[in-house]
Amino acid sequence: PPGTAPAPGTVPVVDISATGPGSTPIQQVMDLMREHGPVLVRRLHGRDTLFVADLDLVADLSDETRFAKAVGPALRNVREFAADGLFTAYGDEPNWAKAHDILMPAFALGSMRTYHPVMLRVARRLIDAWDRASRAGRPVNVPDDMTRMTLDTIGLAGFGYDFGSFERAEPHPFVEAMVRCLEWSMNRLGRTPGDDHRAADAAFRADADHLARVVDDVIAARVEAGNDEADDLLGLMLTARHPADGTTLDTANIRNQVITFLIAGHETTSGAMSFALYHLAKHPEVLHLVQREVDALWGDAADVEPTFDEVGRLTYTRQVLNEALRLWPTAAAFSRYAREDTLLGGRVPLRAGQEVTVLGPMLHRQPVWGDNPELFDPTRFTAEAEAARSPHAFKPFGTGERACIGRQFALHEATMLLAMLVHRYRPHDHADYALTVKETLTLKPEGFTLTLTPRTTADRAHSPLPGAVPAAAPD
Ligand code: FDE
Repeated sequence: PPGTAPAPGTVPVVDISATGPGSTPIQQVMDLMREHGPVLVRRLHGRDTLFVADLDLVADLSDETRFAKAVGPALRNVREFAADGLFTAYGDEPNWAKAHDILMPAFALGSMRTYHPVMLRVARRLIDAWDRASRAGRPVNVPDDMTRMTLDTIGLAGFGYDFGSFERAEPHPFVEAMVRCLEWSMNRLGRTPGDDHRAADAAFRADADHLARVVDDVIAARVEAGNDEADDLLGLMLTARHPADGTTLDTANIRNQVITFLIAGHETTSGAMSFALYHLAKHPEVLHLVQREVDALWGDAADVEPTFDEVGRLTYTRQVLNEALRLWPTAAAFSRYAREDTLLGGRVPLRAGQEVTVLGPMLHRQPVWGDNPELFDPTRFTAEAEAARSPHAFKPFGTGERACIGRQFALHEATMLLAMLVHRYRPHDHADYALTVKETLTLKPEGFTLTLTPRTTADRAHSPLPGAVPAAAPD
Protein backbone atom coordinates (compact mmCIF):
# COMPACT_ATOMS: atom_id res chain seq x y z
CA PRO A 1 0.00 0.00 0.00
CA PRO A 2 1.17 3.58 -0.64
CA GLY A 3 3.08 5.24 2.14
CA THR A 4 4.40 2.02 3.64
CA ALA A 5 7.97 2.11 4.89
CA PRO A 6 10.72 0.34 2.97
CA ALA A 7 12.26 -2.83 4.36
CA PRO A 8 13.46 -2.24 7.93
CA GLY A 9 17.14 -1.57 8.34
CA THR A 10 17.64 0.24 5.06
CA VAL A 11 16.39 3.67 6.15
CA PRO A 12 16.15 5.31 9.60
CA VAL A 13 12.61 5.42 10.98
CA VAL A 14 11.83 8.42 13.19
CA ASP A 15 8.62 8.25 15.20
CA ILE A 16 7.21 11.71 15.91
CA SER A 17 3.92 10.53 17.45
CA ALA A 18 4.88 11.93 20.86
CA THR A 19 5.09 15.53 19.63
CA GLY A 20 3.18 15.40 16.34
CA PRO A 21 4.27 17.49 13.37
CA GLY A 22 3.40 20.83 15.01
CA SER A 23 2.67 23.92 12.93
CA THR A 24 5.92 23.72 10.90
CA PRO A 25 6.08 20.14 9.58
CA ILE A 26 8.49 20.98 6.72
CA GLN A 27 11.00 22.56 9.09
CA GLN A 28 10.56 19.61 11.45
CA VAL A 29 11.59 17.18 8.70
CA MET A 30 14.49 19.50 7.83
CA ASP A 31 15.69 19.16 11.42
CA LEU A 32 15.17 15.39 11.39
CA MET A 33 17.31 15.18 8.25
CA ARG A 34 20.04 17.28 9.84
CA GLU A 35 20.10 14.65 12.59
CA HIS A 36 19.44 11.41 10.69
CA GLY A 37 20.58 12.14 7.13
CA PRO A 38 18.78 12.94 3.89
CA VAL A 39 16.69 9.74 3.63
CA LEU A 40 14.28 8.86 6.40
CA VAL A 41 10.87 7.50 7.28
CA ARG A 42 8.77 9.76 9.48
CA ARG A 43 6.30 7.71 11.49
CA LEU A 44 3.18 9.37 12.91
CA HIS A 45 0.58 7.27 14.69
CA GLY A 46 1.63 4.27 12.60
CA ARG A 47 1.48 6.19 9.31
CA ASP A 48 4.82 6.29 7.51
CA THR A 49 6.11 8.86 5.03
CA LEU A 50 9.40 8.33 3.22
CA PHE A 51 11.26 11.64 2.74
CA VAL A 52 14.34 12.04 0.57
CA ALA A 53 16.69 14.90 -0.25
CA ASP A 54 19.76 13.10 -1.65
CA LEU A 55 20.66 14.32 -5.13
CA ASP A 56 21.09 10.84 -6.64
CA LEU A 57 17.69 9.74 -5.29
CA VAL A 58 15.92 12.85 -6.58
CA ALA A 59 17.62 12.38 -9.95
CA ASP A 60 16.36 8.79 -9.99
CA LEU A 61 12.82 9.85 -8.98
CA SER A 62 12.81 12.21 -11.96
CA ASP A 63 12.94 9.18 -14.29
CA GLU A 64 9.41 9.35 -15.73
CA THR A 65 9.56 5.75 -16.98
CA ARG A 66 9.84 4.42 -13.40
CA PHE A 67 8.15 7.14 -11.33
CA ALA A 68 5.22 9.54 -11.64
CA LYS A 69 3.69 12.34 -9.58
CA ALA A 70 1.91 11.08 -6.48
CA VAL A 71 -1.01 13.06 -5.19
CA GLY A 72 0.44 12.67 -1.70
CA PRO A 73 -1.39 12.96 1.63
CA ALA A 74 -1.36 16.79 1.71
CA LEU A 75 -2.64 17.09 -1.86
CA ARG A 76 -5.30 14.48 -1.19
CA ASN A 77 -6.63 16.91 1.42
CA VAL A 78 -6.40 19.79 -1.06
CA ARG A 79 -8.48 17.65 -3.43
CA GLU A 80 -11.36 18.22 -1.02
CA PHE A 81 -11.64 21.73 -2.45
CA ALA A 82 -9.70 21.65 -5.75
CA ALA A 83 -10.78 18.13 -6.88
CA ASP A 84 -9.52 17.34 -10.37
CA GLY A 85 -7.91 20.74 -11.01
CA LEU A 86 -4.49 20.43 -12.66
CA PHE A 87 -2.45 20.47 -9.46
CA THR A 88 -4.41 17.81 -7.59
CA ALA A 89 -5.64 15.61 -10.46
CA TYR A 90 -4.43 12.02 -10.58
CA GLY A 91 -2.28 11.39 -13.64
CA ASP A 92 -4.74 8.88 -15.04
CA GLU A 93 -7.79 11.12 -14.56
CA PRO A 94 -8.83 12.11 -18.10
CA ASN A 95 -9.27 15.75 -17.04
CA TRP A 96 -5.58 16.09 -16.25
CA ALA A 97 -4.32 15.49 -19.80
CA LYS A 98 -7.27 17.36 -21.27
CA ALA A 99 -6.78 20.51 -19.20
CA HIS A 100 -3.00 20.27 -19.56
CA ASP A 101 -3.25 20.20 -23.37
CA ILE A 102 -5.80 23.01 -23.47
CA LEU A 103 -3.99 25.30 -21.02
CA MET A 104 -0.33 24.70 -21.94
CA PRO A 105 -0.31 27.29 -24.75
CA ALA A 106 -1.43 29.94 -22.25
CA PHE A 107 1.79 29.35 -20.28
CA ALA A 108 4.31 29.11 -23.09
CA LEU A 109 7.01 31.76 -22.81
CA GLY A 110 5.53 33.76 -25.70
CA SER A 111 2.18 34.09 -23.92
CA MET A 112 3.86 36.08 -21.16
CA ARG A 113 3.80 39.03 -23.54
CA THR A 114 0.01 39.01 -23.21
CA TYR A 115 0.15 39.14 -19.41
CA HIS A 116 2.93 41.71 -19.17
CA PRO A 117 0.72 44.85 -19.25
CA VAL A 118 -1.56 43.48 -16.51
CA MET A 119 1.40 42.51 -14.35
CA LEU A 120 2.74 46.03 -14.75
CA ARG A 121 -0.61 47.56 -13.85
CA VAL A 122 -0.77 45.59 -10.60
CA ALA A 123 2.89 46.31 -9.83
CA ARG A 124 1.91 50.01 -9.99
CA ARG A 125 -0.76 49.43 -7.34
CA LEU A 126 1.84 48.00 -5.01
CA ILE A 127 4.21 50.87 -5.70
CA ASP A 128 1.45 53.43 -5.03
CA ALA A 129 0.77 51.74 -1.70
CA TRP A 130 4.48 51.63 -0.83
CA ASP A 131 4.94 55.28 -1.83
CA ARG A 132 2.19 56.23 0.62
CA ALA A 133 3.77 54.14 3.38
CA SER A 134 7.18 55.57 2.65
CA ARG A 135 5.91 59.17 2.80
CA ALA A 136 4.18 58.44 6.09
CA GLY A 137 7.27 56.70 7.47
CA ARG A 138 5.15 53.62 8.00
CA PRO A 139 6.62 50.10 7.61
CA VAL A 140 5.15 47.80 4.96
CA ASN A 141 4.23 44.19 5.66
CA VAL A 142 6.08 42.44 2.85
CA PRO A 143 4.33 39.05 2.60
CA ASP A 144 0.88 40.65 2.99
CA ASP A 145 1.49 43.14 0.19
CA MET A 146 3.14 40.55 -2.06
CA THR A 147 0.06 38.39 -1.59
CA ARG A 148 -2.19 41.32 -2.53
CA MET A 149 -0.15 41.86 -5.65
CA THR A 150 0.00 38.22 -6.81
CA LEU A 151 -3.70 37.63 -6.15
CA ASP A 152 -4.69 40.70 -8.16
CA THR A 153 -2.28 39.67 -10.93
CA ILE A 154 -3.56 36.11 -11.37
CA GLY A 155 -7.16 37.31 -11.01
CA LEU A 156 -6.79 39.93 -13.72
CA ALA A 157 -4.36 38.12 -16.03
CA GLY A 158 -6.05 34.75 -15.76
CA PHE A 159 -9.70 35.61 -15.39
CA GLY A 160 -10.22 39.31 -15.98
CA TYR A 161 -11.42 39.58 -12.35
CA ASP A 162 -10.28 42.39 -10.07
CA PHE A 163 -9.86 41.46 -6.40
CA GLY A 164 -8.91 45.07 -5.63
CA SER A 165 -6.69 43.88 -2.80
CA PHE A 166 -4.89 47.19 -2.28
CA GLU A 167 -8.14 48.93 -1.47
CA ARG A 168 -8.65 46.63 1.50
CA ALA A 169 -7.08 46.94 4.93
CA GLU A 170 -7.45 43.21 5.52
CA PRO A 171 -6.69 40.49 2.98
CA HIS A 172 -9.54 39.69 0.56
CA PRO A 173 -11.94 37.22 2.23
CA PHE A 174 -11.08 34.79 -0.55
CA VAL A 175 -7.45 34.80 0.61
CA GLU A 176 -8.40 34.28 4.23
CA ALA A 177 -10.69 31.37 3.35
CA MET A 178 -8.04 29.91 1.07
CA VAL A 179 -5.28 30.12 3.67
CA ARG A 180 -7.56 28.42 6.20
CA CYS A 181 -8.32 25.67 3.66
CA LEU A 182 -4.60 25.12 3.11
CA GLU A 183 -3.99 25.10 6.87
CA TRP A 184 -6.76 22.57 7.32
CA SER A 185 -5.16 20.40 4.62
CA MET A 186 -1.85 20.56 6.44
CA ASN A 187 -3.14 20.16 10.00
CA ARG A 188 -5.37 17.25 9.06
CA LEU A 189 -2.16 15.29 8.38
CA GLY A 190 -1.07 15.57 11.98
CA ARG A 191 -4.31 14.60 13.67
CA THR A 192 -4.29 12.32 16.66
CA PRO A 193 -6.68 9.42 16.09
CA GLY A 194 -9.74 9.56 18.32
CA ASP A 195 -9.82 13.36 18.71
CA ASP A 196 -12.97 15.20 17.70
CA HIS A 197 -12.40 17.27 14.57
CA ARG A 198 -16.00 18.06 13.65
CA ALA A 199 -15.75 21.79 14.35
CA ALA A 200 -12.59 22.15 12.25
CA ASP A 201 -14.16 20.15 9.44
CA ALA A 202 -17.35 22.21 9.48
CA ALA A 203 -15.34 25.44 9.35
CA PHE A 204 -13.37 24.00 6.46
CA ARG A 205 -16.58 23.15 4.58
CA ALA A 206 -17.80 26.73 5.01
CA ASP A 207 -14.50 28.08 3.68
CA ALA A 208 -14.47 25.68 0.74
CA ASP A 209 -18.04 26.77 -0.11
CA HIS A 210 -16.91 30.38 0.01
CA LEU A 211 -14.09 29.65 -2.46
CA ALA A 212 -16.53 27.95 -4.81
CA ARG A 213 -18.96 30.90 -4.58
CA VAL A 214 -16.29 33.47 -5.41
CA VAL A 215 -15.15 31.41 -8.35
CA ASP A 216 -18.69 30.94 -9.62
CA ASP A 217 -19.00 34.77 -9.51
CA VAL A 218 -15.79 35.13 -11.50
CA ILE A 219 -17.10 32.77 -14.15
CA ALA A 220 -20.58 34.32 -14.17
CA ALA A 221 -19.11 37.81 -14.60
CA ARG A 222 -17.28 36.60 -17.68
CA VAL A 223 -20.24 34.82 -19.20
CA GLU A 224 -22.50 37.83 -18.48
CA ALA A 225 -20.06 40.19 -20.14
CA GLY A 226 -20.50 38.00 -23.21
CA ASN A 227 -16.75 38.21 -23.45
CA ASP A 228 -15.97 34.50 -23.41
CA GLU A 229 -13.72 34.67 -26.44
CA ALA A 230 -10.98 36.44 -24.48
CA ASP A 231 -7.60 34.78 -24.88
CA ASP A 232 -6.84 34.55 -21.16
CA LEU A 233 -7.04 31.37 -19.09
CA LEU A 234 -10.75 31.57 -18.45
CA GLY A 235 -11.41 32.24 -22.13
CA LEU A 236 -9.44 29.13 -23.04
CA MET A 237 -11.22 27.10 -20.38
CA LEU A 238 -14.64 28.16 -21.63
CA THR A 239 -14.03 27.80 -25.36
CA ALA A 240 -10.91 25.84 -26.31
CA ARG A 241 -11.58 22.38 -27.66
CA HIS A 242 -9.34 19.45 -26.97
CA PRO A 243 -7.50 18.47 -30.16
CA ALA A 244 -8.17 14.77 -29.54
CA ASP A 245 -11.96 14.74 -29.15
CA GLY A 246 -13.17 18.30 -29.81
CA THR A 247 -14.82 18.73 -26.39
CA THR A 248 -14.31 21.68 -24.01
CA LEU A 249 -13.71 21.48 -20.25
CA ASP A 250 -16.89 20.80 -18.29
CA THR A 251 -18.31 23.37 -15.85
CA ALA A 252 -17.32 21.53 -12.67
CA ASN A 253 -13.77 21.14 -13.93
CA ILE A 254 -13.53 24.82 -14.88
CA ARG A 255 -14.46 25.75 -11.33
CA ASN A 256 -11.75 23.40 -10.01
CA GLN A 257 -9.20 24.90 -12.40
CA VAL A 258 -10.00 28.48 -11.42
CA ILE A 259 -9.66 27.63 -7.70
CA THR A 260 -6.41 25.82 -8.51
CA PHE A 261 -4.91 28.71 -10.43
CA LEU A 262 -5.94 31.30 -7.89
CA ILE A 263 -4.24 29.24 -5.16
CA ALA A 264 -1.20 28.00 -7.09
CA GLY A 265 -0.72 31.31 -8.86
CA HIS A 266 -0.37 33.50 -5.85
CA GLU A 267 0.70 31.94 -2.53
CA THR A 268 3.91 30.46 -3.88
CA THR A 269 4.91 33.47 -5.95
CA SER A 270 4.27 35.96 -3.16
CA GLY A 271 6.38 33.84 -0.81
CA ALA A 272 9.22 33.76 -3.34
CA MET A 273 9.25 37.56 -3.69
CA SER A 274 9.04 38.00 0.08
CA PHE A 275 12.05 35.75 0.69
CA ALA A 276 13.98 37.54 -2.07
CA LEU A 277 13.35 40.90 -0.39
CA TYR A 278 14.29 39.39 2.96
CA HIS A 279 17.68 38.32 1.59
CA LEU A 280 18.22 41.69 -0.09
CA ALA A 281 17.51 43.45 3.20
CA LYS A 282 20.09 41.24 4.91
CA HIS A 283 22.75 41.43 2.15
CA PRO A 284 23.57 45.02 1.19
CA GLU A 285 26.30 43.86 -1.22
CA VAL A 286 23.79 41.77 -3.17
CA LEU A 287 21.25 44.60 -3.08
CA HIS A 288 23.93 46.84 -4.53
CA LEU A 289 24.45 44.50 -7.46
CA VAL A 290 20.72 44.39 -8.23
CA GLN A 291 20.67 48.19 -8.03
CA ARG A 292 23.53 48.30 -10.47
CA GLU A 293 21.63 46.08 -12.91
CA VAL A 294 18.39 48.06 -12.77
CA ASP A 295 20.14 51.44 -12.89
CA ALA A 296 22.04 50.35 -16.00
CA LEU A 297 18.68 49.63 -17.59
CA TRP A 298 16.52 52.49 -16.34
CA GLY A 299 18.93 55.15 -15.19
CA ASP A 300 17.32 57.90 -13.16
CA ALA A 301 13.79 57.57 -14.56
CA ALA A 302 11.22 58.39 -11.86
CA ASP A 303 8.46 56.03 -13.02
CA VAL A 304 9.86 53.13 -14.97
CA GLU A 305 7.72 51.23 -17.45
CA PRO A 306 9.65 47.99 -17.95
CA THR A 307 9.12 46.44 -21.37
CA PHE A 308 8.62 42.72 -21.79
CA ASP A 309 12.11 42.32 -23.27
CA GLU A 310 13.78 44.30 -20.50
CA VAL A 311 12.47 41.83 -17.93
CA GLY A 312 14.28 39.09 -19.84
CA ARG A 313 17.52 41.04 -19.52
CA LEU A 314 17.40 41.25 -15.71
CA THR A 315 19.77 38.29 -15.30
CA TYR A 316 21.18 39.12 -11.89
CA THR A 317 17.74 39.94 -10.46
CA ARG A 318 16.58 36.55 -11.65
CA GLN A 319 19.61 34.90 -10.02
CA VAL A 320 18.55 36.53 -6.74
CA LEU A 321 15.08 34.99 -7.09
CA ASN A 322 16.49 31.57 -7.88
CA GLU A 323 18.79 31.75 -4.89
CA ALA A 324 15.83 32.75 -2.69
CA LEU A 325 13.91 29.73 -4.07
CA ARG A 326 16.89 27.52 -3.36
CA LEU A 327 17.00 28.29 0.36
CA TRP A 328 13.21 28.47 0.77
CA PRO A 329 11.38 26.83 -2.14
CA THR A 330 7.88 28.05 -1.36
CA ALA A 331 6.24 24.83 -2.58
CA ALA A 332 8.66 22.89 -0.40
CA ALA A 333 7.76 19.27 -1.09
CA PHE A 334 6.41 17.13 -3.91
CA SER A 335 5.71 13.42 -4.07
CA ARG A 336 6.38 10.64 -6.55
CA TYR A 337 5.34 7.00 -6.64
CA ALA A 338 7.07 3.93 -8.09
CA ARG A 339 5.30 2.55 -11.17
CA GLU A 340 6.75 -0.94 -10.45
CA ASP A 341 8.76 -2.58 -7.66
CA THR A 342 12.18 -0.99 -7.89
CA LEU A 343 15.39 -0.11 -6.07
CA LEU A 344 15.53 3.69 -5.69
CA GLY A 345 19.03 4.91 -6.42
CA GLY A 346 20.17 1.29 -6.28
CA ARG A 347 19.74 1.28 -2.50
CA VAL A 348 16.19 1.93 -1.26
CA PRO A 349 13.73 -0.86 -2.08
CA LEU A 350 10.28 0.38 -3.12
CA ARG A 351 7.12 -1.52 -3.96
CA ALA A 352 4.86 -0.61 -6.87
CA GLY A 353 2.67 2.32 -5.81
CA GLN A 354 4.86 3.33 -2.89
CA GLU A 355 5.18 7.09 -2.40
CA VAL A 356 8.32 9.12 -1.81
CA THR A 357 8.33 12.81 -0.86
CA VAL A 358 11.15 15.08 -2.02
CA LEU A 359 12.03 17.74 0.54
CA GLY A 360 13.15 20.72 -1.55
CA PRO A 361 14.83 22.86 1.14
CA MET A 362 17.13 19.95 2.06
CA LEU A 363 17.82 18.90 -1.55
CA HIS A 364 18.87 22.51 -1.99
CA ARG A 365 21.36 22.19 0.88
CA GLN A 366 23.08 18.97 -0.27
CA PRO A 367 26.86 18.83 -0.86
CA VAL A 368 26.36 19.62 -4.58
CA TRP A 369 25.79 23.20 -3.33
CA GLY A 370 29.27 23.43 -1.84
CA ASP A 371 30.43 23.49 1.75
CA ASN A 372 28.37 26.49 2.87
CA PRO A 373 24.86 25.82 1.59
CA GLU A 374 23.25 28.23 4.09
CA LEU A 375 25.09 31.12 2.45
CA PHE A 376 22.88 33.32 0.26
CA ASP A 377 24.91 33.66 -2.93
CA PRO A 378 23.20 34.46 -6.26
CA THR A 379 26.38 33.62 -8.20
CA ARG A 380 25.29 30.00 -7.77
CA PHE A 381 22.89 30.75 -10.63
CA THR A 382 25.17 32.19 -13.28
CA ALA A 383 24.72 30.39 -16.60
CA GLU A 384 28.14 28.72 -16.16
CA ALA A 385 27.41 27.53 -12.62
CA GLU A 386 24.04 26.13 -13.72
CA ALA A 387 25.55 24.33 -16.71
CA ALA A 388 28.12 22.70 -14.42
CA ARG A 389 25.49 21.35 -11.99
CA SER A 390 23.03 18.46 -12.24
CA PRO A 391 19.60 19.71 -13.38
CA HIS A 392 18.15 17.69 -10.50
CA ALA A 393 19.91 19.71 -7.79
CA PHE A 394 17.30 22.48 -7.99
CA LYS A 395 13.60 21.58 -8.07
CA PRO A 396 11.50 24.49 -6.80
CA PHE A 397 9.02 23.83 -9.61
CA GLY A 398 8.77 20.05 -9.29
CA THR A 399 9.72 17.70 -12.11
CA GLY A 400 8.61 16.07 -15.35
CA GLU A 401 5.27 16.45 -17.04
CA ARG A 402 3.63 17.46 -13.75
CA ALA A 403 6.15 20.24 -13.14
CA CYS A 404 4.84 23.76 -12.55
CA ILE A 405 2.90 25.08 -15.53
CA GLY A 406 3.08 28.60 -14.08
CA ARG A 407 6.85 28.82 -13.80
CA GLN A 408 7.43 31.43 -16.53
CA PHE A 409 4.43 33.37 -15.31
CA ALA A 410 5.74 33.48 -11.75
CA LEU A 411 9.30 34.31 -12.75
CA HIS A 412 8.27 37.10 -15.09
CA GLU A 413 5.98 38.66 -12.50
CA ALA A 414 8.48 38.33 -9.66
CA THR A 415 11.56 39.47 -11.59
CA MET A 416 9.82 42.57 -12.87
CA LEU A 417 8.42 43.58 -9.50
CA LEU A 418 11.65 42.98 -7.63
CA ALA A 419 13.59 45.07 -10.15
CA MET A 420 11.07 47.93 -9.97
CA LEU A 421 11.16 47.95 -6.17
CA VAL A 422 14.93 47.93 -5.98
CA HIS A 423 15.12 50.70 -8.55
CA ARG A 424 12.73 52.87 -6.58
CA TYR A 425 13.44 52.27 -2.87
CA ARG A 426 16.20 51.69 -0.41
CA PRO A 427 14.78 49.02 1.94
CA HIS A 428 15.59 49.24 5.64
CA ASP A 429 15.54 46.27 7.95
CA HIS A 430 14.16 48.61 10.62
CA ALA A 431 13.04 45.85 12.98
CA ASP A 432 16.22 43.77 12.70
CA TYR A 433 13.93 41.03 11.50
CA ALA A 434 14.68 37.47 12.67
CA LEU A 435 13.44 34.98 10.07
CA THR A 436 10.35 32.99 11.09
CA VAL A 437 9.13 30.75 8.29
CA LYS A 438 5.38 30.26 8.44
CA GLU A 439 3.94 27.12 6.90
CA THR A 440 0.49 26.92 5.35
CA LEU A 441 1.53 24.14 2.96
CA THR A 442 3.48 26.94 1.28
CA LEU A 443 6.25 28.88 3.05
CA LYS A 444 6.60 32.59 3.79
CA PRO A 445 8.61 34.88 6.11
CA GLU A 446 6.05 35.67 8.78
CA GLY A 447 5.73 39.24 10.01
CA PHE A 448 8.53 40.52 7.78
CA THR A 449 8.33 44.32 7.53
CA LEU A 450 10.52 46.95 5.91
CA THR A 451 10.66 50.72 5.89
CA LEU A 452 11.45 52.38 2.60
CA THR A 453 13.30 55.49 1.45
CA PRO A 454 12.90 56.68 -2.12
CA ARG A 455 16.23 56.47 -3.95
CA THR A 456 17.67 59.72 -5.20
CA THR A 457 19.71 60.70 -8.22
CA ALA A 458 22.76 60.65 -5.98
CA ASP A 459 22.00 57.07 -4.85
CA ARG A 460 21.78 55.97 -8.43
CA ALA A 461 25.00 57.70 -9.40
CA HIS A 462 26.80 55.62 -6.79
CA SER A 463 25.52 52.26 -7.86
CA PRO A 464 27.91 51.51 -10.76
CA LEU A 465 30.49 49.19 -9.33
CA PRO A 466 33.56 48.18 -11.27
CA GLY A 467 34.88 44.65 -11.39
CA ALA A 468 33.47 41.17 -11.16
CA VAL A 469 30.43 40.12 -9.16
CA PRO A 470 31.69 39.20 -5.69
CA ALA A 471 30.21 36.44 -3.60
CA ALA A 472 27.97 37.47 -0.73
CA ALA A 473 29.38 37.72 2.77
CA PRO A 474 28.59 34.82 5.11
CA ASP A 475 25.49 35.11 7.30
C1 FDE B 1 2.67 22.68 -10.16
C2 FDE B 1 3.74 23.02 -9.34
C3 FDE B 1 4.62 22.08 -8.71
C4 FDE B 1 4.56 20.53 -8.86
C5 FDE B 1 3.83 19.92 -7.68
C6 FDE B 1 3.89 18.40 -7.66
O1 FDE B 1 4.71 17.76 -8.34
O2 FDE B 1 3.12 17.82 -6.87
C7 FDE B 1 5.52 22.79 -7.97
C8 FDE B 1 6.64 22.24 -7.10
C9 FDE B 1 5.21 24.18 -8.16
N1 FDE B 1 4.14 24.28 -8.98
C10 FDE B 1 5.94 25.22 -7.58
C11 FDE B 1 5.69 26.60 -7.83
C12 FDE B 1 6.51 27.62 -7.33
C13 FDE B 1 5.98 28.81 -7.79
C14 FDE B 1 6.53 30.19 -7.50
C15 FDE B 1 4.83 28.47 -8.59
N2 FDE B 1 4.70 27.12 -8.57
C16 FDE B 1 4.02 29.42 -9.26
C17 FDE B 1 2.87 29.06 -9.99
C18 FDE B 1 2.06 30.03 -10.64
C19 FDE B 1 1.04 29.31 -11.21
C20 FDE B 1 -0.11 29.89 -12.02
C21 FDE B 1 1.27 27.92 -10.91
N3 FDE B 1 2.38 27.81 -10.18
C22 FDE B 1 0.41 26.88 -11.35
C23 FDE B 1 0.70 25.52 -11.19
C24 FDE B 1 -0.10 24.43 -11.68
C25 FDE B 1 -1.43 24.56 -12.42
C26 FDE B 1 0.55 23.23 -11.36
C27 FDE B 1 0.07 21.80 -11.66
C28 FDE B 1 0.67 21.37 -12.97
C29 FDE B 1 0.18 19.97 -13.35
O3 FDE B 1 -0.20 19.79 -14.51
O4 FDE B 1 0.24 19.07 -12.53
C30 FDE B 1 1.76 23.60 -10.66
N4 FDE B 1 1.83 24.98 -10.58
FE1 FDE B 1 3.31 26.05 -9.64
